[in-house]
Amino acid sequence: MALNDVKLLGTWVCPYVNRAQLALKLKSIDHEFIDDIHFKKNEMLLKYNPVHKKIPVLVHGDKPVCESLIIVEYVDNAWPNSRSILPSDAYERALARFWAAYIDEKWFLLVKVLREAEDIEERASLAQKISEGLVVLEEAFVRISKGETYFGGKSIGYLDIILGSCLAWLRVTEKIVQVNLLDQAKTPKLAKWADSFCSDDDVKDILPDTQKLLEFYKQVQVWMKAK
Ligand code: GTX
Repeated sequence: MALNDVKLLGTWVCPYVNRAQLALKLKSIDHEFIDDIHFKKNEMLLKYNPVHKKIPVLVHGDKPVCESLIIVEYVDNAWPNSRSILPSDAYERALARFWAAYIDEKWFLLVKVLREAEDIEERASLAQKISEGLVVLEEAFVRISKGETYFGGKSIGYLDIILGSCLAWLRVTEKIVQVNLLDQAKTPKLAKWADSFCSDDDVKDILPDTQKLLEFYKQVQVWMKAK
């Protein structure tokens, strides 16, 4: 196996996989995308990510890299000669990592819980917390972007990938629960950022279409009920 042989195991519906896809695409790294919707049974997953058994898994040569945040950083570091994803300044890098942890550990988890909640009051309370989180993220965006289009400045960077990859599922959740989460009136700058991110050509190739993802989600619900 060649050392520069790059494989990504994942599936198109997974936002964490989309992060790895985006990092590889932005850095123009040739790779094989192994898009397996039945990834839990994939031998590569069991071999290369025996600890968590989760996608994405990037395999570089014969070395596996797991966890989306780590994969994005690894891709940026392993191919230093193409454009940078993380900020070059140490403090800005620390800030980017701080907000990435906030997105994954505090905010995005709520979106999944909301999608699956059935109780009306629980839904309202979750939607409120998600909206409040978006206000916090808008404030972070204003500080970090310094008036530019992206968290990364003039071009897509680390936090754009991390938060942007959540947008397709955020929109699907808005449709399922029939609530406006990323609200133009409450968070105008973040709403504008989301529009810019989603209309970028590289992103358009990777971020799932909301309607297609919604159909997928509904199909999964039908399978689960039939089990
Ligand atoms: N922290 C990890 C990362 O950042 O890489 C999280 C990765 C993760 O949760 N991956 C999910 C997984 O492998 C797949 S993404 C889920 C999208 C499917 C939506 C279906 C409605 N999960 C396997 C598991 O939890 O066992």
